[in-house]
Amino acid sequence: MPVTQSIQALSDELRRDGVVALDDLVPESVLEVMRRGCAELIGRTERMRISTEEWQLEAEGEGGGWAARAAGKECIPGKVRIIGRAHEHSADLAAVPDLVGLNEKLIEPLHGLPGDFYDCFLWAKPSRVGSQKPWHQDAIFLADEWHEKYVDVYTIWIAVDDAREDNGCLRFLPGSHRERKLYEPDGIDPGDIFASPREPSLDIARIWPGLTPVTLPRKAGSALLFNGYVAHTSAPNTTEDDRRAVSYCYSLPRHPAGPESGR
Ligand SMILES: O=C(O)CCC(=O)C(=O)O
Repeated sequence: MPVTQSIQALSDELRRDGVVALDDLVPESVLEVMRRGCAELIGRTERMRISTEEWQLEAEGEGGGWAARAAGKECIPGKVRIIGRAHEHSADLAAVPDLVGLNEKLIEPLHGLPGDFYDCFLWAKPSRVGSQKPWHQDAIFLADEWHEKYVDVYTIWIAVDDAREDNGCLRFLPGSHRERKLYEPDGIDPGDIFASPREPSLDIARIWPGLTPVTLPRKAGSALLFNGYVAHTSAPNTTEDDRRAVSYCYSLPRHPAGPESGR
């Protein structure tokens, strides 16, 4: 795992911005495993028409896949928007954390304690119809009981294809995590990460005036690590190229000694 910055430098950056870029996190051999896992899962949706709780497809029309899922309407077979708990469906994707040492080499050194694996998502963002992911904070989706045991969540989002501005790479609002305050977009159902009838967006200019968004393109195999409080989004994919990515999320246990500052 050729992360060139020291853990101290990463930790400082994470504390300041809420997100850090990790170049070439995944070697070509592991990227191959990820490509195979993604292709296999996406291939399983070729005959699927209706999204389920964990397998969400894109759809034509207003609101795209989110609206179609909520209304039980037909989606576009093979055009996956997101698959939750992807590690339970793909041995290839499940193998990646150990192959790369995500917890031992990143989460634990950054947090000071090992993380508890939380979930793995395949964000497929398919060519032409891949929809946007509006501004949000991931921690909004965590249950109250979760907050009793954990202080934050770190997501390691790994690009499986080159993620560029035109095919919907991620965009962040550095610094939006600092007050550790969560904002619920109007109309969202925090209990259902996949089924909101329309997908609302945070009004970042109003909530965090003075902060400047940054766009973070990533080459395949490179990654972003971010906390659960930093606001982020991604644009639609209107190109002919798929933009697949897989994220691994870890819950960060509270330290036994004293209050947490969060990063
Ligand atoms: O990959 C995307 O387009 C969105 C990812 C995201 O919002 C997340 O990992 O929380």
